[in-house]
Amino acid sequence: MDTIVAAATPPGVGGISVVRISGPAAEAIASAMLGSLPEPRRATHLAFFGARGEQIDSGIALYFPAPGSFTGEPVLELQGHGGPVVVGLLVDAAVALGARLAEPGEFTRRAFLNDRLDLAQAEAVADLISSGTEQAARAALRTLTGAFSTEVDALVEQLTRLRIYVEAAIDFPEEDIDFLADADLAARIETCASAFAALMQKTSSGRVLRDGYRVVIVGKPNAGKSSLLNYLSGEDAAIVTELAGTTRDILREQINIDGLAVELVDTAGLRENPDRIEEEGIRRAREAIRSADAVLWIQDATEASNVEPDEEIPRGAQVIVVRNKIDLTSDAPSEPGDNCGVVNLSAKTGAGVDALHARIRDLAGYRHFGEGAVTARKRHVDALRRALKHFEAGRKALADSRAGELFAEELRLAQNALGEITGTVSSDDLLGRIFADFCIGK
Ligand SMILES: Nc1nc2c(ncn2[C@@H]2O[C@H](COP(=O)(O)OP(=O)(O)OP(=O)(O)O)[C@@H](O)[C@H]2O)c(=O)[nH]1
Ligand SMILES: [Mg+2]
Repeated sequence: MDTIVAAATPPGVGGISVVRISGPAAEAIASAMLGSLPEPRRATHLAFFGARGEQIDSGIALYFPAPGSFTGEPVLELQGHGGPVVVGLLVDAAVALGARLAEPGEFTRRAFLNDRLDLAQAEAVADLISSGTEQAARAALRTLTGAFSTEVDALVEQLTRLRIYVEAAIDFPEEDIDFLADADLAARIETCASAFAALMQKTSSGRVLRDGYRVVIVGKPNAGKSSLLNYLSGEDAAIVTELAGTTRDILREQINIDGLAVELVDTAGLRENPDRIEEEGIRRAREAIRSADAVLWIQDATEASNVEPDEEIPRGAQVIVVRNKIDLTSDAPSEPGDNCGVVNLSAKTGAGVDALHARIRDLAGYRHFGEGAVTARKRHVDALRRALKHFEAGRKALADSRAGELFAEELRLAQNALGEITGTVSSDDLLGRIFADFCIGK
């Protein structure tokens, strides 16, 4: 392992800048740059020297011997005067003494590789830094301190116990009792299934808390999609006319529904035989649908027949059917808490919009955003889905054909998928992708 160096504070002028050095040469570099090795973990005021012995700055030096540092390696932190030239000279000195410039996220990557953090925690470091709301920051901190990983590990543990139980039943077929038809086994499977459901709920909400919730507005031309975007965002963002085919491009607006960050996406109306420009708009609309967390399927309540949401909407995306323009009909506006699949509203008067807000909040898992919320990433949701698929497949094999071996194997695959979340199972490729998004110096 080589030794890395980077400024830990942002570029520019400030009160203090921190330069961090991590790796086996940190001790030697500390001795060379400071004249002596400072007492471990004790802030010491010292002169900072360059590679040729010239003084560069003076400030606070902190030395952390391995393994009790952020990276798990020997780490030297130099807190000098906050100017880009000073920082540059300190970094150059460390490089001249054998360190190399760190890549983005490399300190955190080393912390992961040295078991100081698991992968979900390492990701939370970046999520905490980039969190856009107070709620997201609090949730990221919970993930960073292990609240999310603990739950993932608990599910892995349950699956392990279940698998051991099933394997024991397979290995001792001469026992009189048929373990695989046992009520105790059924209860254990049920417990795992509800643990899966709870974790899925938590992870999905955590993903929304981190990334926001993307709501794509779709429907036939003239149904009032752009009018609804304008009403919900409180701005005159989209052009609205009585002509069908007004919107041709994708339009995005960020709104906030009681602290839930929502990205609203307005699209071109879907119809047959559009002109060339509209055709491209419709292609973009379909693309937007594929990345939606929820699709608002807008219908015109004044029309006798309306198109139902079709198979273009991917499975997994939630659909809210909205009947718009009820100010022109005798329909009553929907109320929050109305328990039907369709929201009646008017993008003109705003009647029924509260009910739409409530539906969006529900679908986004808003009620899980409070105490105990954690942040999660799409990668985690995907891994959890795969794990659940294996669990369900195994469960089916057991129910359909008493295939205990198959069940055990699917449980093992489910555990592997869950292991990807915390990084017990990981590849260089995955780590490369995750840490590339970090800033340099973290
Ligand atoms: N009375 C009434 N008129 C509405 C309402 N919503 C939209 N309209 C009108 O319906 C027409 C079409 O509205 P748009 O918002 O442009 O519809 P759109 O779905 O974006 O249409 P395209 O962009 O062409 O696909 C405009 O004349 C709007 O003023 C509503 O709730 N009530
Ligand atoms: Mg429009």
